[in-house]
Amino acid sequence: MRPASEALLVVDVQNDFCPGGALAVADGDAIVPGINALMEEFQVVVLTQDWHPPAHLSFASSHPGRSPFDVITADYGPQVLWPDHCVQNTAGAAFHPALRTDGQAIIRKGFRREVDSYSAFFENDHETPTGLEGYLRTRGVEAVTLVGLATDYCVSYSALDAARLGFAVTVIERLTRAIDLGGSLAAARKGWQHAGVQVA
Ligand code: VGL
Ligand code: ZN
Repeated sequence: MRPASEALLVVDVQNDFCPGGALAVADGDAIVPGINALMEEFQVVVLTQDWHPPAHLSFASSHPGRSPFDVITADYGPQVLWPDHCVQNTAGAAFHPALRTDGQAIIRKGFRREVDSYSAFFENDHETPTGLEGYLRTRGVEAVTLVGLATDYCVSYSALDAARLGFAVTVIERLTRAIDLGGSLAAARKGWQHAGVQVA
């Protein structure tokens, strides 16, 4: 068993990011058994859920004339447009049915219509907190291990924010899967190296 100062963060293992889902990541469901097994090792387990209202700003369908994977300029900077996904209380937003969900906290993100949130710590404006930092600190967590979907978006943004906040950070890459849009996976790996994120 890992010490109570180490947390496992299970990022967005939801139906819409798995094969058959609205924003399916290739092989996204293949990581579920490995994540379930890893949860047994940690005393602190937090899951995240992408949790968008209908007509969210990150949906291409909210921008007439735009297509999924176009990039727009939001108030806070560039924003990729996605197919509608992880709409609150839909089957697509539910955790993969085989995922163990008996962690102690579930952080939902991306619930404000006008701001997307890749990171589990801050929304895409890089300043609005989700509350996860406080949760981890008040439980005495100093190190965070990340797994889940997608490697190059929500896992990577979460890892970089965790490192910036002073946590020791490890990404277990074999328990992640990537969207890999326009070199985003290579960019993510480069960012981790810079930030001192360990890759296991
Ligand atoms: C994600 C794109 C849009 C993710 C969430 O979980 O990586 N990617 N929303
Ligand atoms: Zn999303």
